[in-house]
Amino acid sequence: MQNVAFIQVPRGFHKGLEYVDWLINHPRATMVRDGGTIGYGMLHLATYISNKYETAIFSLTSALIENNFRQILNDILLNYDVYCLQLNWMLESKSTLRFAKLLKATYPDKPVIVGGTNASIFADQIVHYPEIDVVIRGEAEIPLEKLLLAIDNGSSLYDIKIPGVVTKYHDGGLPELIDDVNKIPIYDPGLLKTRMASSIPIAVNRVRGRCPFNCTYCLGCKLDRFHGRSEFKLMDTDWVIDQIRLLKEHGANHIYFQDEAWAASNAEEHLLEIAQKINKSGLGNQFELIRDNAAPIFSRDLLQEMVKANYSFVDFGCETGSPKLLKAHKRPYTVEQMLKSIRDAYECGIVADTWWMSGFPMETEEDIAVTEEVIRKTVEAGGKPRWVTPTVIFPYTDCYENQDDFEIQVLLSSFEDYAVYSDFNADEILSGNLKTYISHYGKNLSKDQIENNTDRLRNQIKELLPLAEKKMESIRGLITTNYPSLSLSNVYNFEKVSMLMETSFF
Ligand code: B12
Ligand code: SF4
Repeated sequence: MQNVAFIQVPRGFHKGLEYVDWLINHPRATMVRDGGTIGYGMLHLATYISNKYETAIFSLTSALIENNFRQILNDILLNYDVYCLQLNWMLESKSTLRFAKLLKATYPDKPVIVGGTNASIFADQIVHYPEIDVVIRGEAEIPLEKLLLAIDNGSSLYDIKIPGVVTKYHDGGLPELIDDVNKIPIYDPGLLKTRMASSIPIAVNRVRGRCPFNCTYCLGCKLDRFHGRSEFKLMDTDWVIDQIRLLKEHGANHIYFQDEAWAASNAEEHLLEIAQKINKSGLGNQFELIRDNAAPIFSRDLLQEMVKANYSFVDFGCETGSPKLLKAHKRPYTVEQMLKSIRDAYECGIVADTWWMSGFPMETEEDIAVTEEVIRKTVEAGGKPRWVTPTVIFPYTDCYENQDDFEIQVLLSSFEDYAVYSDFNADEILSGNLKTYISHYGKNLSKDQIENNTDRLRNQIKELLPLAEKKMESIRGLITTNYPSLSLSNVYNFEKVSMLMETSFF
């Protein structure tokens, strides 16, 4: 019977602890971008395993912030027999490998397992690093359970053949899945051995599987290929409420829904029911902030119900204002729907944060000009623009697999190529070292142009911030009445948005 440690390694760890410290404490840092985050995938996985094994979750980012990194490291090294490292985002690639090396150098015989989305995409490459013993591809509950049992029974890695488990000797392909998603346990923050107020998990996941839409640049609709689940399955609303309750018991003050539940065919009624249950149970008033996200297609009825339940923000992934690009990349809404949803949110008193992208395959100057105009219209409708992210094209996506059709050439292909994002930090933007992080170029879309397009949209947002602020001021009464506990800096964080427009790239 083994003790199992689940570990999140801070970005930049491969450059040394002092560097990580600098990264986290940098005035422009955000926990998510520059520190790292524990994915709720790993939180669910650890909880699933915890009924059979002594299990703990460690955020090494929290350990650094709390100044007890050495102590936590000793705890991990001395008290755990199996190390499960999160490699969910490509930003974690180099740091996770570096930490794996440290573990292997200390205890060569203890198994080092990695998993998560990025690990799943590149499982066959990652498994050949000497510091990694096993990669789990896709949803990991059943594969990990079977793997631990096999190790318990004395099987050698050479003999292990389990679906989803990739070793140096055998590729188990796609994982076996827990068919009924309601049997996946809600995650238990009590398993976290590193705690600080800001690290209390706040994200709630309501869905598993391949998104039913087909956006050409997205991995969410290709999950069946490298993750396992082709059917898109929502958890019951009671499951969601239980998760929220447990988070509250552990001191969470915010709730973020960060998934594609809105994309389900019955999303309207499901999300309405969640909001109603949050409202009825009185849970809504116990949180300072509840935030949901969607493509900009929420109905007014749903938004009204969300207000009653004390939701204060909706993140709208608008991405582009160009009807041509929306269509070419199969986004499931029109500019008119986008503007209507934002206006509805504003009138209901929910803050609509809008998120944008640049560098879409086939993007032209004209698309950027149209998008600038649409961003202005969203602000006039009451939206609050937040971010412009340059598109990164990943393997498995339509854009990647049909580069000629999309008139692009993708410059990255291997795990190592994408690991370049591990080195990225805010200061590189100021030094102008950005081109390394652009994943593709097109017939009429050079790397310079992608950079210019990003800057143009960001400048447009910066120019519009005073107007956005004014719009927010005019619903200040509505917002403070609806959300008495919400600190206004959460609503009017314009200074930070403005700074991010100058200094953030990815
Ligand atoms: C929710 C989400 C977020 C949330 C995460 C909140 C949280 N606390 O988890 C937020 C908004 C913070 C986020 C941020 C980012 N995200 Co994101 N995110 C997602 C999203 C939509 C869902 C992931 C999810 O939670 N699924 C449900 C859970 C239960 O499943 P899961 O995470 O896959 O976990 C299972 C397995 O992967 C595995 N597993 C997971 N962890 C581990 C660990 C071990 C040890 C093992 C063995 C197995 C294992 O087992 C889990 C249970 O079955 C995905 C798209 C998608 N549909 O997958 C993108 C996605 C993962 N994100 C992506 C990106 C690019 C980002 C950002 C870089 C965006 C940006 N420009 O800033 C940042 C990076 C954050 C960081 N810290 O580095 C990409 C990843 C691409 C890549 N190759 O790295 C994706 C695929 C979206 C896309 N572009 O197509 N994201
Ligand atoms: S709707 Fe979102 S998650 Fe679904 S395919 Fe499009 S970008 Fe991906």
